[in-house]
Amino acid sequence: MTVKIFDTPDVQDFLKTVAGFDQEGGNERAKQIMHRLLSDLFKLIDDFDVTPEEYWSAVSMLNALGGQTQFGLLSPGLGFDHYLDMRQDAIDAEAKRVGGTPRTIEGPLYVAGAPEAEGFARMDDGKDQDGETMWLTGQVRDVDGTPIAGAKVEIWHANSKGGYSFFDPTQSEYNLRRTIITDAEGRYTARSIIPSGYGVPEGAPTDLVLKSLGRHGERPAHIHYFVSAPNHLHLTTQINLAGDPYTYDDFAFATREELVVPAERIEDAGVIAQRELDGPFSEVVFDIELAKTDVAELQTRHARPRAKEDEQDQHSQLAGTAKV
Ligand code: MBD
Ligand code: FE
Repeated sequence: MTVKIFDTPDVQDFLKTVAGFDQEGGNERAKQIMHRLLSDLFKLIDDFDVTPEEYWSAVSMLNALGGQTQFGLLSPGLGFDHYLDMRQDAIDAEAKRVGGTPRTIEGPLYVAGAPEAEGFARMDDGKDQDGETMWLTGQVRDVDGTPIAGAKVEIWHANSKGGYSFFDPTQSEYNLRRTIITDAEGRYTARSIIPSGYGVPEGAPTDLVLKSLGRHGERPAHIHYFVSAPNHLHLTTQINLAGDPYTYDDFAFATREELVVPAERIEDAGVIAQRELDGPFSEVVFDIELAKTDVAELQTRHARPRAKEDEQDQHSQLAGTAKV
């Protein structure tokens, strides 16, 4: 087919009307962005000769994704989350905010309000029989190497089946989610269980989109962090455990070389006793460096609808309904 109508005055005028350019009300940025988005999509339809069948199956897929609150899951799969990180890295570099542990994506499974502890917390409820005991520890420092006491370290991760409490109703409230305040030496320590990797639910709309690209929806075993301290840049990051088949093949593109951490198996009876554990365990050490900033907005996590973040906010409530 050779029909190309995108560049005609009729279509160009139509796009301006659709985007509300001739209307007084509305939001100027919304109009500009919608105009560009629709223009790009209309052009795509022209260029690829998209058929009505293809168009309506795409609409149906969007309805299915939205109906199961899965855009927050597809988003990292299509690279948007990592792309935003790449942009933020470039913005930081331009502002000469350099150094520190690299950021990587938050993902859709954070839940606000986890229990807070000083220095040490046990994160698991002891009910996951398949979970290998994990001793997770590290020191928070500034870029000069000075330990930061009183830093806030929020940690969340999956259980031995790859499920996250709250989204997985079989787990207890805030299981595998804690906030730990670093001690006088800037250290945090958690007793937990080694997480398994996560897989996008089989047959879910996100899975269908990924399969249409010949891709899988697997993530390696990983542990999420928010780290913050006064006068330092808020850090959103994750560690990926070394040796997982998906460590370097993450569907969410979150892996960064500096964030791949080994889990060391410890069987020494003396160390087991000293940690008050009941058998061999795996130790994961992750030290964190925070860059400095005086800018208040950069010291806290950016706004985003998050489960339990704001009970008054409908978007936050919806974020908690994701079928993941
Ligand atoms: C996860 O656990 C996750 O971290 C991301 C980014 C997407 C899906 C599940
Ligand atoms: Fe995750």
